[in-house]
Amino acid sequence: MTKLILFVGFAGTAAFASGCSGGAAPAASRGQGGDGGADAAVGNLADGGTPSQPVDAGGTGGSGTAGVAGIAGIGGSPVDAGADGPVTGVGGGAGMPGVAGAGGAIAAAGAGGGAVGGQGGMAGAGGSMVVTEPACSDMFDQTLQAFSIDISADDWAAIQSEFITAAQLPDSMFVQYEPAYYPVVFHYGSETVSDAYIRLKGDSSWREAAMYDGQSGKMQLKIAFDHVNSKSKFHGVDKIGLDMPRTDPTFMRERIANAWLRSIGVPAICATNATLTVNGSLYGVFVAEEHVNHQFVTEWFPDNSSGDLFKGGWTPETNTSNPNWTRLDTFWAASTAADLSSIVDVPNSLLAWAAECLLNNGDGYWGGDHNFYIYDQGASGYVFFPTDLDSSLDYLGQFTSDPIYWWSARNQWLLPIPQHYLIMVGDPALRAQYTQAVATQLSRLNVAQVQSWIDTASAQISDAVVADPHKPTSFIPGDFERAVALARSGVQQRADYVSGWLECKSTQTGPDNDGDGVIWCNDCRDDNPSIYPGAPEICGNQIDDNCNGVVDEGCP
Ligand SMILES: [Ca+2]
Ligand SMILES: [Ca+2]
Ligand SMILES: [Ca+2]
Repeated sequence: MTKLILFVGFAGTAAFASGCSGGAAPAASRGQGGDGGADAAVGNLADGGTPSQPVDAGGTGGSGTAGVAGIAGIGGSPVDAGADGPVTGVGGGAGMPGVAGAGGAIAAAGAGGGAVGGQGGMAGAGGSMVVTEPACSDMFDQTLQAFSIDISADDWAAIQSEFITAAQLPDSMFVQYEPAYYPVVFHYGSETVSDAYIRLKGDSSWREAAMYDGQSGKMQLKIAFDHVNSKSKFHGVDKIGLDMPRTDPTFMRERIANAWLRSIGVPAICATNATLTVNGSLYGVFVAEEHVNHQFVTEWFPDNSSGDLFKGGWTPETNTSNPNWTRLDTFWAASTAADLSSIVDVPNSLLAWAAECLLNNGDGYWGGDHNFYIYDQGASGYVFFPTDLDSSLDYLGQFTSDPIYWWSARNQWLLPIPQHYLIMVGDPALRAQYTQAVATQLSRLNVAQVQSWIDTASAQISDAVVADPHKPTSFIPGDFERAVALARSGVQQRADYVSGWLECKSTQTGPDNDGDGVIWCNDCRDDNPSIYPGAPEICGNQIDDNCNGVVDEGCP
């Protein structure tokens, strides 16, 4: 159930796209290269501008990558990219700030564009992210991997018993529970590891499988190559997670979501599908996952790999014996925008949340509250990044969660909205910056490419899914195909919805469906005229009347 989150370095440049091409804004940085890039809205314009050359924008900025082309500006008639905007054009909306890497200073104005030129962006404050995604072990190559283990009959009986009995522990004991390790012989192709171990893994997904499917429920496992010798690795890997909650009928959410995050520079694990064979019999289909450890941190933060990594914001995963608790206290004490900026890498964290928004994640810091990591980069602060994305893509089956008020589309949502996210929700400047981050990540979402990944994975695993003896007991023929089709179409639906939302945000025009004077993209509930930003908070009704993310605040 835990999942991750993430971020990037950043120094944006905003450009105004006008009548024609979106202005291209350069950005400089080291680490995560900056995507400068104007991003205006709508209009019937043709091309966005072309990416500019990286510039050295001061600071310690190095060679940022070229800016992302701006989206077409508003108004005007179609013209060739790069040409001046038509005189009759309405002028472009303000572009969204681009993203640059660490150390970027004020970026230069966007070049090109129409009548209105580019505008300088925000100063960089990012971390030292890598420019390109790190390589993955070949054990995570994007095929259906085949892992097999030999385990003694006694140990196999023991782990299956543990699967049921531990799942029945009270909550307070389950969260503290340390699964047992069992020795196995691991086979991969013609190779053998004779001193591997397995243990159970999972949180709510473990308990759900045991509760609903009993002994036929699918155990999720860790395969450890480093249990005997902490330095041992196999194909560069210390541990492999085998993840497959019964709530993912596509069998691939983690694989696809992580692949996209990695491709856009959000720290994320290597993942692919794999079958597990136990003592010669197919056990099931999983997503095989990289273990988040110091190696992962080193790959994603190569210039700053000694910081504290906390899972869920509390559990130290690096420097486990001596993390900086004082700084963590400061992180959790943050309640204002100024607090946030002083301890959090806001630009990169907003980019991580925005990426989750596009992935339709139902269980991260965006879209939930607990599946995330924070990594302390030092001066530039903690950066969020997501984990455990198996509640993304087709999860919940609807794609119209408001990018800011994500809980708007969920009935009776009562869990607290995460603290640092709430600071953004309540601060106009941060909301605008986050909106810009959403636009940036949308510009990085190649729908056809992600759909092609889904098609590829589906073809690779469909036979194995049919043969899988540990599918949920409720699974019926066609569930897999329907879920995959929904995930596939959902990538487009989500992009379309967010695109429309950004257009509404940019133009500040759109329907006000409940007639409360607040257009849909500004309203957390556009189906209820008594709920809107700025509405009186009515005490005791268990409703967030004023759209600040808090129910009945300030009430006796
Ligand atoms: Ca409204
Ligand atoms: Ca409220
Ligand atoms: Ca209320």
